Amino acid sequence: RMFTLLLLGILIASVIDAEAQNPIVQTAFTADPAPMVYNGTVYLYTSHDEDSTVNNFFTMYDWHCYSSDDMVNWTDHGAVASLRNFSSMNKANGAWAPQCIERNGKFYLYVPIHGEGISVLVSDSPTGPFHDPIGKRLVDSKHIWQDIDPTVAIDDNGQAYLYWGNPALWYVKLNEDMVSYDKSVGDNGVVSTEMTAEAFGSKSAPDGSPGTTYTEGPWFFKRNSLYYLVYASEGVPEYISYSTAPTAEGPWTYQGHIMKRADQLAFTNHAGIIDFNGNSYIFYHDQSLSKGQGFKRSVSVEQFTYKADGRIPLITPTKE
Ligand code: FUB
Repeated sequence: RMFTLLLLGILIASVIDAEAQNPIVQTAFTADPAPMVYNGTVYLYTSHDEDSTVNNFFTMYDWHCYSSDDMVNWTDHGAVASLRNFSSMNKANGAWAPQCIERNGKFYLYVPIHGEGISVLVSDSPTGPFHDPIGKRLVDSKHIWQDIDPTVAIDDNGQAYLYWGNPALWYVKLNEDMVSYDKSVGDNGVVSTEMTAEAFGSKSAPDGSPGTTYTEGPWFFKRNSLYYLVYASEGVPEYISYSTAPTAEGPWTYQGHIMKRADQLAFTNHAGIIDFNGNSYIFYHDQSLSKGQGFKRSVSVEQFTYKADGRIPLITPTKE
């Protein structure tokens, strides 16, 4: 009988542990989650909000990584890359939303440095050390300020795409080396996505001019035969919405909201979605740990189930 009670106790404790996981990281302020499944492990890359902000704005110097084999227990790998990895940009504090992907045994970490454009770091291990393989920014564009929030995926035919942007959306077709791209398409390689209401939903600007709901923070992936762009929408406070397409290059069709505004959310939100061990998860950030400070965010996660036709349900952020 003692043994049964003990077993019951362990069972209850593990259920509580599994549910009491938001925010995932309680020892630092983390944002812009970018999960990567590699070799049976989830590697969660995040940006990092400093405890002390400069000019009451995003103050971010490095990118952190956490890993888990069970989506309950997380190992903290600390800051795996920082602005110091870029010799020419070490004075900035704009280490914004990253994403990492593996190709041929190397790990490519795409990062925006706000006001400096989009760059890439490479490592032989998912947890670093990372180094700058090209010594300059990756994306050579005419709209540096808007070049934030890179998201990357490799299509079935081996073609890798890097999407990014606020409030427009661009992509480049990465070459197989993952650190250069095809300059023969678009504007010297940079392709503009057509921002129509059919593609990204419609919202009027304060001056009455038409606009789409797309704001920033795209998360690009393919699942079954459908391509997905999940993104922050509606301006601020941000919702999470998504669009789907039959190919990696569109045409996109707006599908609606995934996460609406909720009390514990920050004025920004930023999603990363994976399938892991037969379950689907959406990572996002909130301001629950800092008790309402939008420049000190925390990464949280919810499990969800796709509908039979591939649609993503409306997901409610949980506080615990
Ligand atoms: O973390 C800085 C910025 O806030 C990101 O680039 C946006 O996606 C928003 O989350």
